[in-house]
Amino acid sequence: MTCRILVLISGSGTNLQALIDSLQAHPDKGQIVAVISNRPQALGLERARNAGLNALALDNRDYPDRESYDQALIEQIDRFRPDLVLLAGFMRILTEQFVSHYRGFLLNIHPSLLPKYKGLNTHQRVLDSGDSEHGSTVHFVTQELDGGPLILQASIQVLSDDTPASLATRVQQQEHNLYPLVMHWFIQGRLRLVDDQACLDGQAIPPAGLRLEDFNNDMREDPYAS
Ligand code: NHR
Ligand code: GAR
Repeated sequence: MTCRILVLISGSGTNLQALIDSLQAHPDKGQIVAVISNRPQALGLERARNAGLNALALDNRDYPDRESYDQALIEQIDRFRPDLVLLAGFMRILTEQFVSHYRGFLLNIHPSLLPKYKGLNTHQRVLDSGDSEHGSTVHFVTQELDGGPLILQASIQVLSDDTPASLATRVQQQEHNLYPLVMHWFIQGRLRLVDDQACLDGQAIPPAGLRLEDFNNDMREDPYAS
């Protein structure tokens, strides 16, 4: 059975592109049934259309409050009956109603080594703190902003001449390996949220999450080779 995946974006959609590319060899395992952006001008919508995918804009500025926007978003999403909803650079905080509706099949990629730097402007904050390490995290989305159970992290070294832009570029390069791997785990039924605990192959994932460095071969090889 093919996993029906819906991706929410706001911007350039390079993570979306990595997901599209990694599904290309496995159309029978997973398909992106739609891409929805809260920003009509998002470049990611163009990427989706170029790949022949359903691409919709649902502009939050057309709704008076978060509740009514999220209700409209739920209605749009559910028309596509997704098995998995991925936030990929989606820049709107979601209501409790939305998050509980998709509990267990809603994932986010966040540009920091959570639990450090929840929220926005993570690259600047890393530089301000003088950290030597930075990275990105995929986690299950729960009510607590960027606070849901961690799944997988990838790290980069911070260099003395880094800027927020240069950090963003290197973090994104890591993300393009990170998010497809986690998506394939979910497609294969290996990744689940059990009570409040993320589990891979029936084993609890430690609270600090797993590290991409420990799984690097999994993406080079065919994830579906038996
Ligand atoms: N919603 C819930 N309930 N829980 C999470 O963990 C969420 C979420 C919605 C989005 C992504 C998150 C990130 O990875 C995410 C996680 C946007 C903001 C934000 O403050 C914060 C975190 C994230 C995404 N957004 C502003 C707002 O008022 C708008 C900013 C803008 O439009 O540029 O919604 O970083
Ligand atoms: C990614 O780096 C993602 O981690 C971050 O935005 C970028 C989106 O890039 N997400 C957030 O900051 C969520 N608040 P993309 O549109 O090219 O995939």
